[in-house]
Amino acid sequence: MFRKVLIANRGEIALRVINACRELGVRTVAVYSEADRNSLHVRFADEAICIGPPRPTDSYLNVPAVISAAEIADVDAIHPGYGLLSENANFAEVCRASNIKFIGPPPEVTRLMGEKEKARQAMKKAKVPILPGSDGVLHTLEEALATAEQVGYPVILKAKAGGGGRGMRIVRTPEELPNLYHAAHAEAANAFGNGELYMEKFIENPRHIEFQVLADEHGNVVTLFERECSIQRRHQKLIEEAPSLQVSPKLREEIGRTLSRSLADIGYQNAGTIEFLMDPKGNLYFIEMNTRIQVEHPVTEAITGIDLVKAQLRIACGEKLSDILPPKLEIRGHAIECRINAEHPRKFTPSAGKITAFNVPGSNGVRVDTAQYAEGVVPPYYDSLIAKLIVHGKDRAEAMSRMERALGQFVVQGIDTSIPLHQEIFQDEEFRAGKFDTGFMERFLAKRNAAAK
Ligand code: MV4
Repeated sequence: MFRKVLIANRGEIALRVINACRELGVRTVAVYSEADRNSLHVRFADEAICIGPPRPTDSYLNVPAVISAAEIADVDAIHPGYGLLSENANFAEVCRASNIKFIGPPPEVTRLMGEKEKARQAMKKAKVPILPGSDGVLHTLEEALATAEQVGYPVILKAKAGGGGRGMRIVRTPEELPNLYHAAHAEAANAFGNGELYMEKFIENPRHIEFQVLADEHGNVVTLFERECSIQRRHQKLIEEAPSLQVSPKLREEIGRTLSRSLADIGYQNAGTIEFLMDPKGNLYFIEMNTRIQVEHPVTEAITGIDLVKAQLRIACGEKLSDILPPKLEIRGHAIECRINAEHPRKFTPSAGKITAFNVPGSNGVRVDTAQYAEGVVPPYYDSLIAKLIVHGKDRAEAMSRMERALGQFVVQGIDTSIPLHQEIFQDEEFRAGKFDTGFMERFLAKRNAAAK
């Protein structure tokens, strides 16, 4: 096992990685910005190094600053967490050149998956189902028009360098394609420094379902089932659960088998997530791959009993999956996660400031991942996620009941949080029935606004 690991992140995920390291007897090095001096990841790591001013580009995203800290502390490896540098292939390359193990896939694979159209073609080649669309990027408006004609409207334009919903345009008729094509191209060029677009058949209000995988460095891949992530607003997930009520054992097994084979072909390593859209008929289509540990990984941990972060560390040390995982993988019960954000529950405006009271729920089937505490401060510079509330029960009904109880006992004073929003969602009939798609939040908020008037 590694002797010492640097955690290139902050907040709850930095603490989560520190905890996994501690269980494996690995020394930890935190890095922090000037705004995070009093953060728990700094307090609970064995060592901590300040890497710059509050703005992420001046600290957590500053590659020379992070690498310098790693060299000064003399670490064997860096865990990037999620966001920040986690899917930056250049950073992984600098780690490699500095003889520091990057805990994640090789930079070549990260780069492939970051180019969304290349990822799509790689998955197609490996027999993972994809949506009808362009073969590679579109070169001209004429090519876009011809492809749309062939695929059938509506279609969606996506940026090759995009992902996560940025720079997309839904096109419903040939008349509106020229304007939307040029707008999407300009927006992508501006946002990502690359204006290249590709096209897919547009699925109206799809479900968003993703599969967790683990791959070792010896060519072995396992799929740890799926997560249902359709409860999102403006591409920010709010609630995730596992398993998905919409995925039958047969479909789960089929996709799992296909993914294991295709990711082995691609040379994938470490933890990863494959995002799918589900159409109203229940078919799954690959859209993107995330080459990092994800925010919502605890719901998979709950239903499988596997510590995914410890698995990441052991894989990065060269251990085999057969030595890390139990011989048989099974789904145990049902898990749900609520993302508790520091934001106004109706206006969704960010809420920074000092937390004056903080009570974390616990007891049967409840897990809270947070780096916040009473008297702690939520700085205005970063992501608004301040806690993840995860519940596990024998079935979805038990998980829901535990979530309602835990939300009621989660007290945060001094700042606004999304806790009241979650409590309302858990009262919603459509949510409770489990019959929702990515249009859920829009419908829910419209209903709520109508009721308030
Ligand atoms: C789609 C789609 C429908 N059809 N792709 C959103 C996040 C990003 N990872 C991909 N996303 C979508 N891709 C096809 N072919 C619907 C979404 C989508 C969405 C798109 C536009 C506006 C809001 C959305 C909300 C959820 C999902």
